[in-house]
Amino acid sequence: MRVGLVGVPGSGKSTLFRALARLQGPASVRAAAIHVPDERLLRLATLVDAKKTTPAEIILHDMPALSLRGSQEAESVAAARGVDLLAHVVGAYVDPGNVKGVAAKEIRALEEEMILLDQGLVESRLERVTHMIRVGRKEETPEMELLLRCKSCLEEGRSLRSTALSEADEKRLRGFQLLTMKPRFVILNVAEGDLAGEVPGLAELREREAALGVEVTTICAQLERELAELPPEELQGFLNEMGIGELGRDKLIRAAYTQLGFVTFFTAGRPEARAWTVRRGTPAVEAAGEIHSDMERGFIRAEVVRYEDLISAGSHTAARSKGAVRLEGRDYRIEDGDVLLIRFSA
Ligand SMILES: Nc1nc2c(ncn2[C@@H]2O[C@H](COP(=O)(O)OP(=O)(O)OP(=O)(O)O)[C@@H](O)[C@H]2O)c(=O)[nH]1
Ligand SMILES: [Mg+2]
Repeated sequence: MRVGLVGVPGSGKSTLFRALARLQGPASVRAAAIHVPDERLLRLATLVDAKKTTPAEIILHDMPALSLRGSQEAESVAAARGVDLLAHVVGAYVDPGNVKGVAAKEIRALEEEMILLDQGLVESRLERVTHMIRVGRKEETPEMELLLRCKSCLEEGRSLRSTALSEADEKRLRGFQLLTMKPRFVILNVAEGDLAGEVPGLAELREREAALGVEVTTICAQLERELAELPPEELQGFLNEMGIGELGRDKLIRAAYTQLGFVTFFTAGRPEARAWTVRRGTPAVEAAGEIHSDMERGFIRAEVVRYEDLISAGSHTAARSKGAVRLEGRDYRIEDGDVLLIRFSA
């Protein structure tokens, strides 16, 4: 899953990016993998005595500010279109008293910017499709109708997220990478002292954004950098002392999974225990394809056991004899915490 940090210059995107990616080197690195910590994976690895443990990953992109004009605009827009989820970083570390006013305005401004960019894209596509229909390609008519609906939604100043689209419509639009269709959430970059307490205006901001399906979470980019350098055994004590429940990294990961509707499944064998990420409801055959394209092509069935059942049984064999391992077909929908063994013919 690709998550892009967007926001105005100086909001703290690069500071946060470098902290989360644990980067020390040159500032030219703009994308990095973040491992998703998962206790369950570690327990599974121990259970099967795995040689190698591979966590799930989020690819985080530090993106150029979207509102930049001129030469960098095309690059920044293309970067934003390429991610699955937009994390809007809003700087509130200098003046926390301004959350209600400035932060809310900044969030709206980015939304409006994205609406305009989508409008441009929809209109040029619409021109092409209208031309194709004029020269006899009648089969393009449904796309034209869909684009017209998008156009009027955007013209009303609403994001495409706010219109009800059928699964088929969504599929049809997917290739266009429309910005206002992408899930997004807000990271309020607050001062260290505001992390534990309640920032004035935050509750109202949260409420307003929640109505649009946007989650607001607080992080202190600067502190996150310092915490990233602590030895892991000292970290929890430090967080407790400061009155912060968890790292910004963990907040971001949780928000990303929730916004995208992603779940984790596992494969656990002697050579490797590994965590995988798919959209909730993904059919088993597609999940198999995440592991290897041969498994998707030659899919026979999936042996599925719940993580908890496997742990309490103590081994795959014991789980099987307890009847906790189910045989599922290609259409079985993956749940969070499933441990899969794919049977396939090569
Ligand atoms: N005190 C404090 N300063 C911060 C914090 N986050 C960022 N800064 C400072 O703000 C300045 C800009 O931060 P960046 O992370 O470079 O901002 P950016 O969003 O990447 O900016 P652009 O790349 O120009 O779009 C830097 O000098 C940071 O040290 C924070 O949480 N607290
Ligand atoms: Mg930057």
